[in-house]
Amino acid sequence: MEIANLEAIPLSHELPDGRSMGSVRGKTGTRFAALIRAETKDGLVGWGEAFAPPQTVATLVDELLADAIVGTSAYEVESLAERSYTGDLVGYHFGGSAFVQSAISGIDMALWDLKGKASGEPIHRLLGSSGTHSVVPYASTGYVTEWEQDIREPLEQAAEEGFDAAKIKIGRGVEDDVHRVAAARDILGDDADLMVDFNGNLRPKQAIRAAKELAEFDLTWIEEPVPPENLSGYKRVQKSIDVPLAAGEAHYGRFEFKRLIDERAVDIVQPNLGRVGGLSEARLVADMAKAENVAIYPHVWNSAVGVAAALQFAISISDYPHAGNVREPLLFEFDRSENPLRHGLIETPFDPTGGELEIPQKPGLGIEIDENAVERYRID
Ligand code: SMN
Ligand code: MG
Repeated sequence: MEIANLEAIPLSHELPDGRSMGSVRGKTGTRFAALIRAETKDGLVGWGEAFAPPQTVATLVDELLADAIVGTSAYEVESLAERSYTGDLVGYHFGGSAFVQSAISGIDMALWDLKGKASGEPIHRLLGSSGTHSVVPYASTGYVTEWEQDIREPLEQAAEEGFDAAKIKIGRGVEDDVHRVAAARDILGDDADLMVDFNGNLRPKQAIRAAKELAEFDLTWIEEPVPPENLSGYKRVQKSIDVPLAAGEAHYGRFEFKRLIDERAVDIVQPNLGRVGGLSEARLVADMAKAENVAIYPHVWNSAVGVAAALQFAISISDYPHAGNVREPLLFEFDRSENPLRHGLIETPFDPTGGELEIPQKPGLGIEIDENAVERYRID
């Protein structure tokens, strides 16, 4: 399983009519993906995705990482994150940077895809899952939009598509927060799992006040109420509210997650597989989280490759500490905004409608990449 070639492939798709969408902390008119393609000497191909600007990832892979990876075995994947910290991959002073960790995440995914394909097993089985789990897809929707979309529109679509869980973006002031959450609860009904996402836009006391104003809506979790770097803020909010606190999409690697977990700053960690360090590091984070009885729900805002990796990871997470019929739904984020890189790159697109999401059981990531489609969106 010697790696003969390692390539980063930057993809991009411009939203039509100059539209842009996102969160209170920023909107984008471009959907992008930084794919990683690893090929062994025997011609086996593995795919991964880095959650970072695609041309930056391509530069890092082309100029720094490929030389260190080509010629090694795909079975040596699990040391990549450690090698980035020790300086063996990109130099001691740079290993911990977010873009390096994202590039390594994509490479890690591709090498796990190769391991799965070589063994004939889906990655979740290699990670040790019972394979009995299912996931409950939640509509990640209600984005902040440049065209000031009425919040009811995407939520009515999610309800029509059969989602019984959704996450919406808030954080533009308590009055607007309440308006958006009330609409979501009204449309989805009282039994739906409803989550809100501030994208780190508040101070601790603003977050505490907002949580109290939203208490009547029975939220499943509050996501990133304060900036990711504000650990003391997370601890402050955590002490003052009852709703579970979630964070992780803007964190990377074992050391940042260890601080969140050890300080009991959150109830839920949300590693993004394209940033945390890939499947190897996500598994380590999951083990740390379980040791402190913290839940793990991956953040998923990626192309089909990142979705596939997050799905394999999510399925590998046990029900601990729950047993018997006490089970939390394994809530799996499914972005509902327009993104052909999420459904146009693979032979069989994921279909999260109807409240179910089929788990790919083919070897590796379990997806078939349409390389012609990849070429269509390629920007290098
Ligand atoms: C999010 C991610 C990416 C863009 C906008 C909003 C949000 C999420 O933080 O969790 O999906
Ligand atoms: Mg979020």
